[in-house]
Amino acid sequence: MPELRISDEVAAALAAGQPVVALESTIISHGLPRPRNLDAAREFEGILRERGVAPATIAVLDGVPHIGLDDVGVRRIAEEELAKASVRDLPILAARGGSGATTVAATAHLAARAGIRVFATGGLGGVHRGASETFDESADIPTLAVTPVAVVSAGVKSVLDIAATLERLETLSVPVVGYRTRVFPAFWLRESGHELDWSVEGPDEVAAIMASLDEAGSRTGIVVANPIPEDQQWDPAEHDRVLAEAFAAAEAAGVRGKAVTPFLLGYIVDASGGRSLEVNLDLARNNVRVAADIAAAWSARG
Ligand code: PSU
Ligand code: MN
Repeated sequence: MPELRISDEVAAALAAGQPVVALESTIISHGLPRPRNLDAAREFEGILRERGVAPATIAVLDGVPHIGLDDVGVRRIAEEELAKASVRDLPILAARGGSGATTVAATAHLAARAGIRVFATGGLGGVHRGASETFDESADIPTLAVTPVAVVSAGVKSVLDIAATLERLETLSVPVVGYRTRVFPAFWLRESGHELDWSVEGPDEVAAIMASLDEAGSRTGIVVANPIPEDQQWDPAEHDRVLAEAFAAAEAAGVRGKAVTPFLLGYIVDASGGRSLEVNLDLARNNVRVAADIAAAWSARG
């Protein structure tokens, strides 16, 4: 079995030094409801192609990591019940010919192996609330310390412990830059209240930081934190109310451990009357556009 299957479109772009952006499949399989997820997967790819950027949606299909999917592959990640695959699941899926939707960690890892340096997602995984007891921290965070990919996200969801997530990125020496902001975003909201040390004004600056990391022989990624525009964000008062309700409902239902996040997210989509989903789609589109610009700037450096 081939180690990686790179689509013709992505392989041609990589060979010619043309821009490529990686896209994850967990957001499609597990982060967005059907049937909107299929439209979203196609739309994200379309935003890239319109800008002359090759889309590399990444997933493991029948044991083979695919870098760039055809229409059948895109349908599979949207419609099949795929396992959520992080980096540690990749060898197991390969060995047994299984399929999985890749998380930020697994997508970044596979993108880097294929030579892709820019990746767009919605939100990163991070440190969960209560992690001092549970040790629940996404593999997204340590993976970015050893994976040379610039990841454009709208920060992390406010159901996580944002302060602790930023501390872990600091400990692991992963550069975090705000995209035209000095405040780390909170996914549905433009601002989390956490100040950042650095902001960048445009894609060329991100490409320059990527080049500096390479020159230094570093293998770390970069977190590019791209807040949703103010007029597209979820109303902060409504956000705070629904989140408080969601945490109370989880407590009342006795939900614990791994089940907490899916419970909260499901509750939030329902209790917001779909508003949180619209914001989720808007912020993801914004991230894809910014990633396209960064990939173009990176490819222009030759
Ligand atoms: N955050 C979101 N939507 C998502 C995810 C995170 O707002 O769909 C997904 C991403 O694929 C991320 C993963 O990499 O969840 C993190 O999961 P875990 O905490 O289990 O590592
Ligand atoms: Mn976890």
